[in-house]
Amino acid sequence: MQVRKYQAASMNEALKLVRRDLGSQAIIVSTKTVGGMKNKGSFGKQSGVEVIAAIDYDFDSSSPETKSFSQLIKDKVSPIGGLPSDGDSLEKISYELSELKRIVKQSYNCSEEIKGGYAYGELKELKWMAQFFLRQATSFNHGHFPEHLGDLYYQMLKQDICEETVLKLVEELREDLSPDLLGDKDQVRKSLISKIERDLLLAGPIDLTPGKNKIVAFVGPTGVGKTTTIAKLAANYALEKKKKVALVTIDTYRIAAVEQLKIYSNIIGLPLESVSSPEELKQVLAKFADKDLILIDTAGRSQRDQSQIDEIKGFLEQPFPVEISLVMSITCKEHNLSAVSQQFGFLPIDSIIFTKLDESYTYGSIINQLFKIKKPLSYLTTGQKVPEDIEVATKKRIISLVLNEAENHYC
Ligand SMILES: Nc1nc2c(ncn2[C@@H]2O[C@H](COP(=O)(O)OP(=O)(O)OP(=O)(O)O)[C@@H](O)[C@H]2O)c(=O)[nH]1
Ligand SMILES: [Mg+2]
Repeated sequence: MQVRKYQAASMNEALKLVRRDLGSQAIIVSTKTVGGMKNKGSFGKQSGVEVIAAIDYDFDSSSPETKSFSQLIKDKVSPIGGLPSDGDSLEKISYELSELKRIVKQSYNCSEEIKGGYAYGELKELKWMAQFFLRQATSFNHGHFPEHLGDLYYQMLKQDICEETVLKLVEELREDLSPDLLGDKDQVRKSLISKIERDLLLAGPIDLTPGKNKIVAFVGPTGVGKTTTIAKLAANYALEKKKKVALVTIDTYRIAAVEQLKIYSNIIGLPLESVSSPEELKQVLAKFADKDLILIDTAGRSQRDQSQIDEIKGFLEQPFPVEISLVMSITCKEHNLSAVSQQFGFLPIDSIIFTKLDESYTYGSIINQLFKIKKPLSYLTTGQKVPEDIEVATKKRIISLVLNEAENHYC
């Protein structure tokens, strides 16, 4: 048993210290009011409280939250050498997992600050580790799971690529590669990259054919960056590529939305029309027949309101071919992105744009959604600046993002 004495200005503060050092399982042995504290950083001559607390297990002197969670976990899992090996029994791994669970609970109860801050990321990391151990102990029981595959598996989960996809990829690699190749880190990585690349569909930039006009409509949930993306593309095509570009908005619900596009059209020097019915859109598209590129902005639609999506569909069913680009923000939760792709999937989507990469630390959602929707990715946007914060999506860029190569982080 370890016994420690704490003095603080209030009981609340003292208990925080106890929790910080000894965790939530500490027992309060006694409390009393004290006066005239002189310790550095304390409360001068005011009275305070003294708490004696104890914990009845062999306690590591560095508290859970002074070390990083992952370090703590690494220390704890060291008896099984980091990763379970062939010789490790299921019971041993189960024991390790229950130990991890206990530490997480203990650490998570420590303080409110920890819950809100960096500990969240650490807990997430722990979850991936635990998933990995569990997977090792259950599914991958046909012999030892090779180390390099394990590293990549873990790396992909950290990037939020869904477990189903990660498993499929690593299982395929394990089947395809000989034991020798599986022992070669570079080879395993190369093979993984070619597998991801094989399943990635890319649309390339908006492709213009001389003498023909191209109409592209941008749809998606509210606030994902549709109008900003249109402004970036309009500026690129009009100013850099010297193409004849026109803008149309069918977002007539909000005056501010029309104004937003008007500002961009004025700056770039492009014609803009606002329409409020499919018939009106038809007339405007006919009027802009001499343009190389017509970009149509739509009001953000909730994926939860099918009638709103049907309304857009009604607008975009035109006698002219209209390409539809679904805009999604990488900052949305995976669950919401799936709902977006499902609901907007009622429209004949031609391409996907992922926005706000600069606001995210993980990029696995790109892979998850592209593999699910099976539509090609055209652009990635990486900031609020018009026109520069946009790039044509390439396999190389996506691979480097999802395999977590540090230099690819935008923030
Ligand atoms: N950080 C970041 N912000 C972006 C990006 N693209 C757009 N934004 C910002 O996201 C906010 C919403 O952008 P809009 O272009 O108005 O989004 P929208 O999809 O047109 O919104 P609605 O018309 O309301 O549905 C603005 O503050 C943009 O500056 C991006 O790539 N990165
Ligand atoms: Mg908009």
